[in-house]
Amino acid sequence: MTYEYIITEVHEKVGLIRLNRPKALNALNSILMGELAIALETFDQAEEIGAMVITGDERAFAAGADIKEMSGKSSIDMLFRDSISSTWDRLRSIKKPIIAAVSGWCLGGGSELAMACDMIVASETAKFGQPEINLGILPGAGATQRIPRAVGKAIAMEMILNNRTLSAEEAYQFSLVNRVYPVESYLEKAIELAQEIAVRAPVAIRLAKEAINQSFETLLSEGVSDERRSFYLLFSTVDQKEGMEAFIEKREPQWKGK
Ligand code: DAK
Repeated sequence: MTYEYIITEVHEKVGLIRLNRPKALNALNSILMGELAIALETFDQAEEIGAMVITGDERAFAAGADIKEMSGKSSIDMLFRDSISSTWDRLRSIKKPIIAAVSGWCLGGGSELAMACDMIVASETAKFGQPEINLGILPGAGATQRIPRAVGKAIAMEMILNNRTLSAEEAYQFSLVNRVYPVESYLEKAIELAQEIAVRAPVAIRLAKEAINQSFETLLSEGVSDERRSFYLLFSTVDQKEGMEAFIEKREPQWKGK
């Protein structure tokens, strides 16, 4: 399939999606977001893909939702007619791991998109911020919830109320990102990390991602019970038998995804 504002590639079991609106610093308009959701869902369904990477370019991961597209909208437009909102909900239902490979500007909805991924690999030039307050709005795709959970209330308040931008190094210190690399290698490193994850036992990976994400949504006791159920469920898979037999026989496991 050909897209207008994204490019998709496959790198040995990893589906790579490049946001491709460079003149607008990859601002997330409704067409781009719709294409992103389709590409993620397609990779999520593809058996040969084990993980995904979303990236922008060196100058910008994404400078936020498209302000020009949003500026004239009413509350009712945003609530009932805004296709972007439903697209964001689709991103949350992707089962395979997604890594954001971030360089340059990562602002507003761009930062929210990166945080909605499962891990973030950043270049040394990455800049994370929530400048919505400058537009007379607040974040609309999860930053008020995800930033405090990731970096704590103090920094979250500064970022969201006073447009504090975090450098890549600060984002790493505050545990917002997993790894920081020079701009020349951050994408390659993100793909390598995704490839390491992509060859692991698929059913266990899927249930583990679900369990970790659930930890943000639920009581500890419920989360632990659900984790236990998923743990038991994995004992009905071919891969659990294979993984444990391979350990005992001192060989590499051959995963079947069953
Ligand atoms: N939207 C539209 N165009 C953008 C843009 C954006 N967010 N960011 C940059 N551009 C465009 C600029 O207008 C400019 O276009 P031309 O004038 O050349 O046509 C081009 O990209 C290059 O930008 P600059 O000339 O401004 O480049 P600079 O290097 O001088 O500045 C900058 C870079 C990143 C500091 C600056 O562009 C900037 O401040 N951009 C806006 C950042 C921002 O405010 N982002 C937050 C947007 S609000 C929701 C989901 C998500 C959201 C809301 C709801 N729901 C599910 C309900 C998200 C909201 C947001 O993200």
